[in-house]
Amino acid sequence: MTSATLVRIALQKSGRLHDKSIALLARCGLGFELRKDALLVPCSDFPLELMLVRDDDIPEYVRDGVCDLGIVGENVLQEKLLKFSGAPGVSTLRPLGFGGCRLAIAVPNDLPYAGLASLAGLRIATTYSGLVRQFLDRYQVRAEIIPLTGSVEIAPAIKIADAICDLVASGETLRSNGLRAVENILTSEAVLVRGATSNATHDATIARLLQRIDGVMKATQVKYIMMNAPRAALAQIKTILPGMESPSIIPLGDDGAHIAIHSVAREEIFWETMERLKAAGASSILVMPIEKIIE
Ligand code: PRT
Ligand code: ZN
Repeated sequence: MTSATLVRIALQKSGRLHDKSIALLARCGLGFELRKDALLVPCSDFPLELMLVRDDDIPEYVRDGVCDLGIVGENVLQEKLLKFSGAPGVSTLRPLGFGGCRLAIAVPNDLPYAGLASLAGLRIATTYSGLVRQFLDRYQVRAEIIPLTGSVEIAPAIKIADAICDLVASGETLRSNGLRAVENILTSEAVLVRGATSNATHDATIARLLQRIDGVMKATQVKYIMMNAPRAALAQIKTILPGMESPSIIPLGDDGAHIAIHSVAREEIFWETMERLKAAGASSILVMPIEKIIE
């Protein structure tokens, strides 16, 4: 069971999600020192401890109350949930915007593919037997699943399968193995999860952590924009930046004809947007990242 006072969060010890999980918590203002091979790492200034484990174990640890929270790929979570019996015991609190990938069925480039019926009778190698079985059943495709634990992409070349189902990010692994994705089973990213048995006395700490995570996530989606412009151009500038929130308008000089505009912008600001602002009369346009926000 988790400690009475500290909220425990399970993170991947090493691998694709590790660095970004750690960076997110650091941006939340948590102070901690990662030591090699340490399983539990306390935070110095927040009632939280990190537990560093293999990603595959995180859903169980969270379900069983070993940890209150966890950061894990949705792909791993969904596969494990299919294997848990009874109530899932794990709920998703937030998608975290990193670790993006998709779980896809891929076939050799020279295998003709004309839709799901083409999968019938094939041997499909995968680490995600549960999700693949669920997908095939949903579309009533009869195919054989070959469970593998690693290097799934080489299965067709060594003739132990006809197709694979694996995670795809850039697509490079598929390309270099002469495979092409034909069906998407799941779109995934890292998620923050909480266990149903997590101690209610931890609610306040978890709410504080969530507020900080939300602040960090919002800050990455918004920018602070400042520019100078003729007052007469303000209406047009607002149409160029519809995501600009009630801007602060600061008069420049005595005649009131020129203003400085400062605002949070909710949409991405492309070079093209900057060029349109300049064409509308704006100058000294600055776009800056925001580190954190509490609303
Ligand atoms: O040791 P541990 O068990 O903790 O780690 P692991 O080796 O099981 O997992 P790891 O670190 O490889 O991945 C952790 C999580 O990162 C996954 O569960 C996903 O949620 C997420 N993720 C995001 C990915 C990828 N992108 C990804 N591209 N996980 C794996 N891949 C692999 C994929 O399996 C394939 O081999 O990368 C290859 C494809 O990448 P591209 O870019 O060539 O398409
Ligand atoms: Zn793993």
